[in-house]
Amino acid sequence: MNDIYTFPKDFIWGTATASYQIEGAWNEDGRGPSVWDTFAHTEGKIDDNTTGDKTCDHYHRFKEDVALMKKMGLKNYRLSLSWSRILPEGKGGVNQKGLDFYNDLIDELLAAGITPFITLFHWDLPQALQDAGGWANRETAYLYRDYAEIVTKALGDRVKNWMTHNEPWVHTMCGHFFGNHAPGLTDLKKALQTAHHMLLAHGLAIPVIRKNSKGCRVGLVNNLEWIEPASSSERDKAAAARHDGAFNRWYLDPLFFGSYPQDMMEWYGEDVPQIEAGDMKIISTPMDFLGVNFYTRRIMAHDSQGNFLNCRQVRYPFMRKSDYEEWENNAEGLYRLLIRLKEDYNSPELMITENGTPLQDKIENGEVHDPDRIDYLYRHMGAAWQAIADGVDLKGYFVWSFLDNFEWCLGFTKRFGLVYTDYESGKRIVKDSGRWYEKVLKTNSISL
Ligand code: IFM
Repeated sequence: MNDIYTFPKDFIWGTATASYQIEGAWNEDGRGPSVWDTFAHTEGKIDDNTTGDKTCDHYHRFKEDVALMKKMGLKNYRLSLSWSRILPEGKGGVNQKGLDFYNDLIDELLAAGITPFITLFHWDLPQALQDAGGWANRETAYLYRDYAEIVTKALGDRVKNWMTHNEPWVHTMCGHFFGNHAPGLTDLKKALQTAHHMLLAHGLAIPVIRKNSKGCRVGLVNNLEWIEPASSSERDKAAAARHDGAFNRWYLDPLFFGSYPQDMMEWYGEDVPQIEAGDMKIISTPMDFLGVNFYTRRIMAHDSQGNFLNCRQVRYPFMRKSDYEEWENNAEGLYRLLIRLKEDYNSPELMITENGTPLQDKIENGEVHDPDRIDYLYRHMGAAWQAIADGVDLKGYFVWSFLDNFEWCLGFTKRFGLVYTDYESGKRIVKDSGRWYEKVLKTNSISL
């Protein structure tokens, strides 16, 4: 018989989504365009030539979606807000209809007994702000604080869990250096300045959120990886340390230590961001928790012909066929990462705010069988369980995602959901993994 692993009594189980990926209604009820509308509407930017114009149509189907969450026994839901739905120009006049959408959604969730966890920024910067220089413009950090003020004043009476940003690494590096995400820039200096202003915005918003949402808990969500050198050679070890510096530490050290990692400051040289006096103190304002989005481990080798870090990712031959491109199903990596956060960052309170895997799900006789997803989730939840047993202050776990949705530059080619979305009809079908998760929620434990 399989072992059963039971979680602490108050463990927070949930699922997550993001505004641009599920809402649709891109130009309805006064919503202004975001950088993602512009990017997705540009020929050749999205693998399958799709956009988030309609996607899951959650804007119109939110009641049905909340009812489904309730039926599945979900008690916590992480969502993000579209800044340009609330402030079409990113600043200035509020679009009341946009704010009302979120008011209604929050009320619907609460009535269903589901606690909302809100991310203020999940990459969809209002296009009007991008036109004024975007995050590379310091002013955007202060406009973000104003946006946080408006939102938390309106929703802070009912929402008590806030996340300032989702995955600043992705928005800064994919959006401003690799260019495969909106706004599609390829400038390292701008990317690092963007990261700095996003972190500054985070610090500026914390007191605002706390003022308007009494008794709330606020954190920032980073995508973090467990990183290993491809061999024990000094060169591979140094390559892995650089990748760790650029990917993990650049977004952790400022929050916890009030400084950027020195080795990376040296590596980036002239590209380091401009930092004004007092910035690092604001950025390191203590938060209540750190959100961890974990998908994979990464194995790095030295390669002077490789990327900007002189690194190359090594794909191990024993990775499974179903592993998503370079994303290996490696739950031990999650365990090690959680222990590392405890050891290196002074035991912060943690929440796994995303974890999941994309598969080529198919409907068979009205059902979706996704055993590989159940296997992935079981192993990663197991890693979370073990980390708690070993003293990590881990308070919750959110599956990415509640339902299949628009996967950014990959369009609709990847399905991550516990619930299958038929994009033509809008129909939702709970996958086997969704039913398995229902059991996890009911029993507060995992087993296969
Ligand atoms: O879909 C994304 C999400 O928006 C942010 N974290 C990773 C997910 C899967 O790629």
